[in-house]
Amino acid sequence: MITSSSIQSLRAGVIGTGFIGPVHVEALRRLGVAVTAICDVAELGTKAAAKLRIPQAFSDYRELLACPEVDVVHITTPNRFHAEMSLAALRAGKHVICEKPLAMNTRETAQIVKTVRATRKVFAVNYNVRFYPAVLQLHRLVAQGELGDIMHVNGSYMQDWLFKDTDHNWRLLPQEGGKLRAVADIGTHWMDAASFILGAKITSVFADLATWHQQRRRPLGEVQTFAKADAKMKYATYKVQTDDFASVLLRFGNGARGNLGVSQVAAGRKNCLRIEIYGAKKSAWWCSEEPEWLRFGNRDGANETAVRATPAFGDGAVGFMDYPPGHVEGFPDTFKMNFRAIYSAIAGTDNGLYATATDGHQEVAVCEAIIRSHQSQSWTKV
Ligand code: SOE
Repeated sequence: MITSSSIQSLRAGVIGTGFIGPVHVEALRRLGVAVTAICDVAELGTKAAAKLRIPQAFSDYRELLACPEVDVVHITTPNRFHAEMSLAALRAGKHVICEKPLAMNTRETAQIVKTVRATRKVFAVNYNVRFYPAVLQLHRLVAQGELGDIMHVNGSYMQDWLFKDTDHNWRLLPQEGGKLRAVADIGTHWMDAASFILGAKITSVFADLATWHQQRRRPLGEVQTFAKADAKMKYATYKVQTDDFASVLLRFGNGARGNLGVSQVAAGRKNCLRIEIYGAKKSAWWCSEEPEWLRFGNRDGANETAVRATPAFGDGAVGFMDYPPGHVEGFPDTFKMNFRAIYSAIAGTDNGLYATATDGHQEVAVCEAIIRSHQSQSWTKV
């Protein structure tokens, strides 16, 4: 039995201080895990340490890896650093939680999988969407056969923070984030969640990718994820090589079919993941913008709405919810619950719910198949 005190004896170090690094720090502290070190280039690490009250700051990640007060390393940097840092952290004897996508290509992700096996450390990829209580419950319902055999899955992940041609971030640059952008950044959250719920991998894809802003204007200087444009900014124009939008048809290993829409230029959709599971007995629908409600669709009887943490919702998320119904658990809570699962695994009890290096490798393999499919305009095996 894992107690809070067994995970609270573990100490975390975070590499990367952009949008998501501080989200990790906050979630860890809500679990009572001490964040002992932080790292970022130049003075960014020291600044973040002062702001977040973290005792040690480094500008070179290797110093953080050498730090004996760090047991678990969180990698929250741009994607191009994920493989190098993951491998170095494992070799330094640390457990690792790496942001998604796991790395730039499957050559890198395969090496990470191999090194995880050799070092026998806990390695997780931060597919936090799995830890919305409704997603955990859908996973449970499908495993128990409550929806019947799954015929098809439908959904989307829509955002608007890159809607304008002046919206900029490192994710737009293939050398920083990889060849795919919207699909890798948010589409893989949906695909990981769908595979997790179905208990089946994506085996082939048919994809259509599009870039609405063929050219964007890049503010001179670095821009934080989700930051608003500033009227005084100066811009440089550049050609965009990554996807704003994608439609993907999917086939899963259990025979289910799927279709997914992804966009980062969808005005008004701030961070909206929608998934609908159609089974032979009944359907279930969920949307991250209304995280407390799970809907069920019936052919004959009335449709149902189950509120989180009530008996109608079911107990698939027990242990990964802390608040009573009506006290909304959302995005920041998914980090807390994912880390609860991962730190429990480090402390000796693995419930098999979090995304492993193998799951991260699979998502990058799906991304590569999506690129090949878009280029050949044909069904492509993962
Ligand atoms: C930006 O698109 C982003 O921060 C993603 O990188 C996260 O994974 C997602 O959870 C929210 O949006």
